[in-house]
Amino acid sequence: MTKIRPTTAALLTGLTAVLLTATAPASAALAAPESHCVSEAVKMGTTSPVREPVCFASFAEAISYATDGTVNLAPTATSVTQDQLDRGRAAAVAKAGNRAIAADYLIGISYWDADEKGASWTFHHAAPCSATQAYYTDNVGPAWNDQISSARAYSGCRGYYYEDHYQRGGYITTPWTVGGYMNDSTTSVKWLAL
Ligand SMILES: [Ca+2]
Repeated sequence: MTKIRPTTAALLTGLTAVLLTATAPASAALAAPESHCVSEAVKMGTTSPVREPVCFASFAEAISYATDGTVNLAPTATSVTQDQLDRGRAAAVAKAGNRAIAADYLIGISYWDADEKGASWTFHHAAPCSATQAYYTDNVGPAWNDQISSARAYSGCRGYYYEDHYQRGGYITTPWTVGGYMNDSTTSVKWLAL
């Protein structure tokens, strides 16, 4: 199923333009530019529209943005661990003393290539996953449809990557390192508490 809703298509037009260049042959002397985009996750049970992603040239910049500056990775990093997120948050909490910190949690990251490589799309939210807090996207949009090859989830979440929109059809769950039977097949996603 590759049906795309027009509203989502319109929202992601900018992202499409960026990602088209990311599919250029890798044989060129210069590496093809990759896009590392960030979106606020949409809470399940709400119908708020997917917001326009904010995109960066590097994965490290995307993660810093998504975590409100609490997690700063090496410029060449392509992935992040829960431990790195926890340490970044703990340092920010310690630095803030008695003041509360306003740093979002990572919900999940989708990757264009296997082994957490290639273009990335990171989702964050003010609250981690719990019995009353889950997230979803009914359609990943034209740029990412049937492209995701690996994914990881964080903050008490497990990602479910479905072949059809509205979380239907076959699916694979995180941690998802190698494409396998769902390689380049995802159209919708949900994140539930572990
Ligand atoms: Ca892929």
